Amino acid sequence: MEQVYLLLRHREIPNIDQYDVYVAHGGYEGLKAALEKSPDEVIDIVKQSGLRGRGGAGFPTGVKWGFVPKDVFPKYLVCNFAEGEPGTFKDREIVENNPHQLIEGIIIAAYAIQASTAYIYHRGEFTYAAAQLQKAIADAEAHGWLGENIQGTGFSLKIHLHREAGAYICGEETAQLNSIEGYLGQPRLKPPFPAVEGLWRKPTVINNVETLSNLPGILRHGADWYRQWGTEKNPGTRIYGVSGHVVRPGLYELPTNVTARELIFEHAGGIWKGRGFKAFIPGGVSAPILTEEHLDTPLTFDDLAAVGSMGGSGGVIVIDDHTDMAWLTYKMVAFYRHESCGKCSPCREGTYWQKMLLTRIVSGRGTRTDIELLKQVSDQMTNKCFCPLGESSRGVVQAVYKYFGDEMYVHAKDIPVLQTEQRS
Ligand code: L3W
Repeated sequence: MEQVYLLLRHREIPNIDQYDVYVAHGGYEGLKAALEKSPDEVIDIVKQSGLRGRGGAGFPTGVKWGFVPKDVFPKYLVCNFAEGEPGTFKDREIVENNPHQLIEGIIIAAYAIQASTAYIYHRGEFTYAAAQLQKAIADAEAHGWLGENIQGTGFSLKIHLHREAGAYICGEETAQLNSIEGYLGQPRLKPPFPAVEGLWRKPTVINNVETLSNLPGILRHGADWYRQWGTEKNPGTRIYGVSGHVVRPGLYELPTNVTARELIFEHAGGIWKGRGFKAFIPGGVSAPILTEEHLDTPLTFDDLAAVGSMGGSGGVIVIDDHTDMAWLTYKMVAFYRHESCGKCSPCREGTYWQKMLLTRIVSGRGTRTDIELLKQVSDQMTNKCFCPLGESSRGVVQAVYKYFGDEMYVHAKDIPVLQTEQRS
């Protein structure tokens, strides 16, 4: 499959980050088309397009918008730009190089749900992206696409840039809402879902950067146009990020149903240093690891779910045959341990134990009991964590045990089980 630049248009059109260049290439045409329709008609087009959320869960965007109650005001739109999933770096490229595409998408979404305030929840470290967005917002305001009574339609919208401080948990939608409200970034119980009760307990839609960036094209060209790529249930393109042990790491925009084999071996040039392939993580580090037998799996949300993993953020991490799986597991778990917000004990304590045991295992001090206990702790966390962070930490460990369990035992110090009770 060839790359298709629906979202990465800046690779073909120089300076599309500038307002005039963006407009010369069809910019704000999608919004214009949206404003000529009723909000419900816009929601219907997005439903028909089959667009699914690109932040991780793949939830149908138009369906999510449809949950917003019509008679409660104010309503809010939040653009999730807290990009922090290891192996994920797509939203940053979109925003830095084509900020108007996102701004246009935000205005379309806000119009569809009739939100008069939007927040871009922005990863704080992305300084250049923030400058690009500020400039794009100012240009859009100056040309009447933002502010009061947009293009004489009576619809008004203000976009606020909310720069955060780099906590991974604030990418989880309800923790993000708490953070915007000024509280500690910890998740809230769902339901109620944010679409019904979100910011300040008012209806709030949270969509990822890549999701929103698809809207200008869909509104400009129509749902059928968008459906020419991908599959019936997973239409369109995705920006797949390839990192790890490949010859050409980077971002590749491809129809959603490209296979892992094609992405890794054709687009990304195969395994580096002439080494062999061992495994891949298909959707950001939170997606359970897969192996050679899954290389011909299309990378859609549904195909990956069918093999026990997930599409997640589209960040594909490739692992070569020189990699020690216990070390890899340690690196992943250390991340979750560091980022656990501490709200619920299964995650707070579970990730502590996972990391502590893996530290012993990879440093050569682990026993067979430690290796078994790591599996037990992870199993005990299952379906008990408050949000996907803890569930991901146990999921990545369980997947390593499923496919590479024997390898963990290579690290075991061969000492009698009883002595392990005397842990320091
Ligand atoms: C109203 C209902 N709304 C569901 C909404 C819900 C949310 C969306 C999906 O996790 C995954 C996670 C990370 N009424 C609803 C409803 N909704 N039922 O639909 O909800 P959910 O709960 O399935 O997923 P989630 O909690 O949003 C997202 C994974 O993504 N992830 C993270 C990626 C990070 C990036 C990045 O850094 N750029 O994308 C990676 O894999 O682990 O599993 O809006 O409210 N009945």
